[in-house]
Amino acid sequence: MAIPAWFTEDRFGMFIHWGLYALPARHEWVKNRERITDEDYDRYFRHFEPDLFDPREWARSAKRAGMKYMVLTTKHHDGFCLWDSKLTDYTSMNTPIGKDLVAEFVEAVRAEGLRVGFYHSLIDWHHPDFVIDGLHPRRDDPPEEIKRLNEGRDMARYRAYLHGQVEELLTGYGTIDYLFYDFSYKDDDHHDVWNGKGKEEWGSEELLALTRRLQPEIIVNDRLAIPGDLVTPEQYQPDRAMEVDGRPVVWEACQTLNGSWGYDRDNLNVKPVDLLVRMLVDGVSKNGNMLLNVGPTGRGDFDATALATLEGIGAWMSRHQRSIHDAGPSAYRAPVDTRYTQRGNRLYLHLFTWPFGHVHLPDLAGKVAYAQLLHDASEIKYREIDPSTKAQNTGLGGQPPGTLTLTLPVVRPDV
Ligand code: JFZ
Repeated sequence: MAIPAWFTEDRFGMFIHWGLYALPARHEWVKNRERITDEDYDRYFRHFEPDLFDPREWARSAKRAGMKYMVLTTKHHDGFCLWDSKLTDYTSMNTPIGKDLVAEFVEAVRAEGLRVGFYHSLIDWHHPDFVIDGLHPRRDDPPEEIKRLNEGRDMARYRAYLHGQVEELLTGYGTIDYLFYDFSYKDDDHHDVWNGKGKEEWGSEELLALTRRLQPEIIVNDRLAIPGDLVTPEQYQPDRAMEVDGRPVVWEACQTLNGSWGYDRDNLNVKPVDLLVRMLVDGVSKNGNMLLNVGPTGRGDFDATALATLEGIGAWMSRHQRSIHDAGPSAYRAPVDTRYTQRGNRLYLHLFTWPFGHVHLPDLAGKVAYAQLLHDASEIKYREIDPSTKAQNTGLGGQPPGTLTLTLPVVRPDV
């Protein structure tokens, strides 16, 4: 299916996981992981007052990092809503901050010229009709106990709530470019209460139709347990351009800075800037996007580590974004430890390790009009072995005919 071109041109977006879990500051699944009761979790609702919330600043940080779209959690699995929903009291309006945070986010992101996306959780650990299963915070209870807890719960009513909230989000906030639903988890090896939830529970066909009716240009992900517009590998890089049933598909890898999506104060396993850049390049070389996550703090700003990381990526992007934006894979075969991205007739060679003065590029002899380093436009000299040369006469360390050999500075330029 053809999707709006902006998505595969933009290549790089910011994911934002933000909600009550920013206060415990130890992963967005904290309610589940620590079996926190509604009553205990309520303390975060009562103390949610992000006084430093400034979505223009978020959007400027994203822009400086070279990101072109932003996706905010309107509601995560804990059920807390960041907008003025008329269908529940469990919203930011009723916390000390008392604001429609989605409204301010959308306006700020648009004002900075970025595309707007929503993440919306299908799972809801707070709604009284959401049938409790193995992923619920009470997942350790025996099945009989879960059955008892589920008495009176009615997924049909939850479905109406889910669809009603999506309708609010897709009618009250102007054009929404992207919707990331999350997630389905049917396990056919288990039954009854442990069997998870999928397209019947969510009413996925109707929900997708509603989504497209309200926002005809919107891009929808693949986690409704029915096909969407793209696939969303999570925290892993595919080894090649992704396919479904043998056909190429649009894909986007969502990635964390430190393994947690929500703000995780004591987690210092932060990916270095050069790794994140390589992940982005790797994705584009395989025709994919990267959605890189930031978990803002309970005060509503980005922590120092996130900011420094974004600045670092931005420093690289300021000189290399031409190889990312509007770029995609190349049909040429890249040598070991390198990636190609291509934009029109410009071929970009990304060197993940710096070679010993030379790099040999198969099949490029006769194809290149000019070569330069991207960061400073300085010329790169090269030699070519005519493809018609007899293999044993090629010289240049035994490279095969058709090889183009670049002569690089011996020491990697510091960029
Ligand atoms: C989900 C959420 O549970 C998580 O908190 C975060 O929001 C992330 C972006 O999405 O996590 C998932 C969802 C699906 C899979 C793995 C983690 N999956 O299909 O493998």
